[in-house]
Amino acid sequence: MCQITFEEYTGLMQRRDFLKVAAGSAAALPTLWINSKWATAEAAPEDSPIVFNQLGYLPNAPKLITLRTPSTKSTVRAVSSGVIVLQGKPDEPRDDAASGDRIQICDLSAIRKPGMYVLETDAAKSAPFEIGNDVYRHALWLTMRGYYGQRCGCNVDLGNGYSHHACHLNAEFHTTSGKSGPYKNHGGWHDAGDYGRYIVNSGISTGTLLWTWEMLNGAVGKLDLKIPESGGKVPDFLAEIRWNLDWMLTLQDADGGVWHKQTSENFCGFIMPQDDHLVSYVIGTGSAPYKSTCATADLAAVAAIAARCYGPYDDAYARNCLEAARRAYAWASKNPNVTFQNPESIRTGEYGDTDCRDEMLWAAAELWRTTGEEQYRKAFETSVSYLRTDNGLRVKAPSWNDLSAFALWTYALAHRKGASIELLEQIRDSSVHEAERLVQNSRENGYGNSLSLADYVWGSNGVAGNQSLQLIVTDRLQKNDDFRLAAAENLHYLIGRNCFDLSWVTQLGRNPFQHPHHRPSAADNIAAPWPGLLSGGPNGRPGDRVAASLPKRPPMQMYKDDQAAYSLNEIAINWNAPLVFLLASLNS
Ligand code: 9MR
Ligand code: 9MR
Ligand code: ZN
Repeated sequence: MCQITFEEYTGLMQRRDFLKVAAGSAAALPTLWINSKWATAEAAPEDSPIVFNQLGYLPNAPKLITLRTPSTKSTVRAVSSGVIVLQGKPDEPRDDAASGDRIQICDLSAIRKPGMYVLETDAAKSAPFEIGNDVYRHALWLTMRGYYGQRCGCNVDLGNGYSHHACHLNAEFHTTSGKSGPYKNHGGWHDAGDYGRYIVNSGISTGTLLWTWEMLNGAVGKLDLKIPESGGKVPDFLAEIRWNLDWMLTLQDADGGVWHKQTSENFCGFIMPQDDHLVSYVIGTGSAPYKSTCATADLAAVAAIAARCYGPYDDAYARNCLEAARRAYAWASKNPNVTFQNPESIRTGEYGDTDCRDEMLWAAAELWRTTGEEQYRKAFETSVSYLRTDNGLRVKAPSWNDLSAFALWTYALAHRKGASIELLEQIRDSSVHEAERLVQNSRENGYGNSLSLADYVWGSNGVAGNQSLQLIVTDRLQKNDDFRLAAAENLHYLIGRNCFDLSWVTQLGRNPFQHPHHRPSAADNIAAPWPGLLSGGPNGRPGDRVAASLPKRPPMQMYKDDQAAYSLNEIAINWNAPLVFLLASLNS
């Protein structure tokens, strides 16, 4: 029996609305819908009780599908011939703590032949799913191209009407920055659904993407992103990242310190970026030395990575990045405890991080990896002690306020002479221990994600992405197929194998979410949201009015596809980045 919850019902209604609007104007239809293998003129997608990755599966990969209504049998047919290719029994029903759902799992891994299939159970028939070698190729392109859509300070045109004019060119130093007057800078990515640009969040996002370039180059090296720089001497993937990096560099003061952010004093309304005429302020801490330690160390780390990545294409730029990284690191070493809090008059995102030891550690490690200089190695080896616990080192998936894992991994992945063998072993062993815990989580979860109950925070989908990154990096430290397979399970969760049968990436899959907290998507008069953007996802602690009005349920259920629900359904550059990394890994 298929019970439908209130949320599922409203979700359905919202999608029907969207189809109605879309039907009236061809331009409003996302290409994926027009070309979709599933779209039929009459049928709106419905929440199915049989959930799986809506993009499908690689031929040799595990294919675990979750049933949300009980069944005693499972039958898989090839769509084209109707021939039965697999017949079996789902696992015993079990209660899933994260969702509160009673679920069963069907293991369809035995099917390896590329093609389209459907699964039939006692009560339901699934939507078609694909097995193929290219099932994640478009997703990688779309999610990386999402950054072009987030660009500030230039004309943006993604096609299909998703465009805006140059925005936020009207910059000034805020009194809190220690300077005053106009400032001629532009660039960067809008952080999220708002138009702010924040160094701290840019740090992890840009760093993750540069790591993708270095570690998974085979998948991203030749991506044709169709951006203004396409065809130039710098590969598209690096050219897109440079748009943000260049802006980050403009927030570095002459003394090497980096201001925390550039935003208006208050959030603007739900308008297009070029219609936001609030002054874009360079904002500081409000008192000397005005720049913040976390922001400065983040820039040092990212610019040090950039020096490695851009060298082969633009030597002068790479050297400039390294110089900026050195100056930033020197400033942060002299000012190790300047934390940021929103000054009185400022109400935009805070990214207030009270502990900058991890950013400093990351900067030292990346600078050592780039230069091989003793001063940076020693700084790393001395400072790393704060991560020691009774059972080794603390290794936690990276987040905007904790970059310590990046620091540890870059020290290990540098493969440089002079590294402490003992430390390398500790990094490997502690990482493996933590990855094993994530694999265990993934096996226990009814929908296969690696999240613990406490991980359903603001941006939990980003946490899942970062745990995948963690699993993939750990596999590099000590090969283990289980790590990479658990990483892929998080993708399946994000693209449909969840209690909403929803793809949490705009315009991706059969049933993508429709109402991100994203100003351009709300203001552009196009029904479907801007493409390639990952929703923050379920959040056990309500952080907005919509979230607060939801009935209290297990944490995976604490989600609503509602534009006003910024603590559940905003998009953000730091959440897309590990998804790009994961997709690059799956396309390698
Ligand atoms: O749009 C803002 C979003 O980017 C932030 O994540 C969120 C929390 O800081 O705030 C959003 O802005 C809201 C503001 O905080 C309160 N008034 C309504 C704004 C838009 O919904
Ligand atoms: O991602 C941030 C999350 O970890 C915090 O809990 C939340 C509230 O402080 O802020 C999130 O970041 C938002 C930022 O402050 C403003 N731009 C939108 C970001 C995503 O919601
Ligand atoms: Zn802008």
